[in-house]
Amino acid sequence: MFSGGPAPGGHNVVAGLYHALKELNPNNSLSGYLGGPQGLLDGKFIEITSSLVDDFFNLGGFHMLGSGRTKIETDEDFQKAMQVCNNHRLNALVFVGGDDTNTNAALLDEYLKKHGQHCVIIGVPKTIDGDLKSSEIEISFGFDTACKVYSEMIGNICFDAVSSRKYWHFIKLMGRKASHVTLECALQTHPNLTFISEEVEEKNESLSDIISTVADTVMKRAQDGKNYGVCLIPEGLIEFVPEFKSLITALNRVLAEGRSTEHLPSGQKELFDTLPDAIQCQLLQDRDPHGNVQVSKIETEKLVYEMVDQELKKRAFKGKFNPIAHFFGYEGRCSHPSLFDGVYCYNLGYVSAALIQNEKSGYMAGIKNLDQSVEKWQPIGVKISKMLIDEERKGKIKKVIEKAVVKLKDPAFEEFKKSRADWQIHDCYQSPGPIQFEGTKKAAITKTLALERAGQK
Ligand code: FBP
Repeated sequence: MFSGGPAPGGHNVVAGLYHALKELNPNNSLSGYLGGPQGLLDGKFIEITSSLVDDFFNLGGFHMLGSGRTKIETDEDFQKAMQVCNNHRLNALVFVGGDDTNTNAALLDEYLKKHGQHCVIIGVPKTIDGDLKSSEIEISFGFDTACKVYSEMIGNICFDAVSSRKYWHFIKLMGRKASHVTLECALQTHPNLTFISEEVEEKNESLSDIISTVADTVMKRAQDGKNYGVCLIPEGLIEFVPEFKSLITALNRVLAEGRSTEHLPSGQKELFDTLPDAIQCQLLQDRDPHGNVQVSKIETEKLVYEMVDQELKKRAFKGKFNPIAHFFGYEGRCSHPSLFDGVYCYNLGYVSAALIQNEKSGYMAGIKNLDQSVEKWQPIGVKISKMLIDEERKGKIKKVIEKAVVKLKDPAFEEFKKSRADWQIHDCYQSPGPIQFEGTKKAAITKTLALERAGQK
């Protein structure tokens, strides 16, 4: 079962799992639940055949089965899931998903054990956001490809900026709460400005600090005759700006209680009222089934440039400021997998089969030594319940897998910090070009993973 947003390589997980199961026993059969966890609860599935696997091998997207964000949450959901496991006589169930999905996997495993039911539950780490990782899970699949797709487009924009010399580009990048995607794309393309949400939070920077940084940079570059630039914004930025963080927490509570924004605590109500109508509506949109604000729907890139424009007017800036907003999100999630993700995912399918064979219920499939050649990769299983922490969701404390956000001591952040002042003023743009899908050498990995692995040695 796929779950959550698509990520490049998902179909190869199915292929690896199918081939491994057939190698273990030709009588094994594999079914795919349709449309994510809802398909499981409704008992809707298809039989996965060798020709289906061939048709979808190395193909982006999750459309072999579809996906969804239904949460298996209530006692009734768990009961239904258990019934399906029994009725369909499942020996095992593999959840291909992110932190919330793998949390669901751990809870279902616990529920089945408590009710004396036997079905091996396995998780596979998926998300382009790169925030499902630990000391053992080096990276979730999809991050590599998505960063390469976005970096190709950002590189093109950087070269356009320096060629046409008249636009400031504000690019919001997917990644939800974590800024790994933005950080990796910055390392690959060297834009003039990059905000990292986790740093903003750590330094307690307000929205007006962010706006001042951009306005200062626009003015400094204008002095050198550069009325252009590129600024990367992680989609979760708004949630990390302290005043917005408290506003969103308060909004979540008020909405969960079915009350209007009139009931926001004072201070937060005033901040909410100062926001443009569009941003207010975006902040009020339905939370996803896991209680997260849908940050992909908040146009932070526009909010930032509109406020920068106002700030420049206040400062009586005489130069030109022509901003253009972009959002790179959905374009990166269904690309064909990079060589790295293609091979990684196929092997994750094999590791899942090995965990099933060894009855390792409640484990996540993983592979270590991903920076080395495939022969040196090491299959592992990680107990999911060990990754769970308490977190507030929809106003209640829940057990969830901790999101691995960017830490300011991370090697990738340290590397970025060394160069960013230079990138801000000088044009150091890099354009990595399109993804290479084939090669005789080891697949190129992201700079984030290479730096992290080098730091561990
Ligand atoms: P997953 O965590 O499910 O892999 O999804 C990642 C993501 O692409 C985020 O980067 C983004 O904020 C979100 O999905 C968008 O959600 P939706 O697909 O519901 O619009």
